Formats: sequence, structure tokens, C-alpha cells
Amino acid sequence: PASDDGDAVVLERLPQKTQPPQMYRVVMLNDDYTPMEFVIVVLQEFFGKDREAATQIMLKIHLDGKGVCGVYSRDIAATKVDQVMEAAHQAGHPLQCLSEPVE
Ligand code: TYC
Repeated sequence: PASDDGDAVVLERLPQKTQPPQMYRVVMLNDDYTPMEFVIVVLQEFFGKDREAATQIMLKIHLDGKGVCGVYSRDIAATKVDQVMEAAHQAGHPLQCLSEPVE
């Protein structure tokens, strides 16, 4: 009689090798010239904030010198920085934005 266990498959949990992607904070810097309203609109347009949250982040930046707009994977963070810098340049404002790795 044929034995049944000849093709038994053992599923073994291998050590997890892939790491979650490095995340990046998008940080906006305060300056003396960019209008508060412009910063609020940028935070709504490019970072998906409602007007309330955008206003709070803008005021935090205004008071502390800088603030976090959001945390994203590397490519998305770089795109956000480009979008903010382009919009600020187009509008003639000196607003600065950068991304930095989390941790
Ligand atoms: N400090 C600016 C003003 O008083 C407002 C401002 C806020 C500018 C945040 C830049 O990232 C910024 N008009």
C-alpha cells in the first residue's frame, strides 16, 4: 500500500529580511516674509490638512521656527518639498521646505 507522507511539505517561517521603508519628515521653516495665508493654503493643498490643522501647523512654525508638515516615504517626501518650493518661488515668497529621515 502506498504511503501518504512522501510528499509532505514543511512550511518554515524564515527570518524576515525586508525592512519597512525609511520614512522622511517634511519640515517647513519660518521666515519673516511669506504670508501666513500662503502657508495655510500650501498645507491644505499639498499636505491634505483642513484649514484648522493647517492654521495650527503654520502658527507652530511661526512661533518655533520650524514644523513638521507630514511624514512620507522618500519619493513622496521629495515630491512634497519640490511642490512647496515651486509654489513659493512662483508666488515670489522665500518659504523654505526640506525633508529629513525619521530617527
Ligand atoms: N512668519 C511669517 C509671517 O509672520 C509666517 C510664516 C509661517 C512664514 C510659517 C513661513 O513656514 C512659515 N508672515
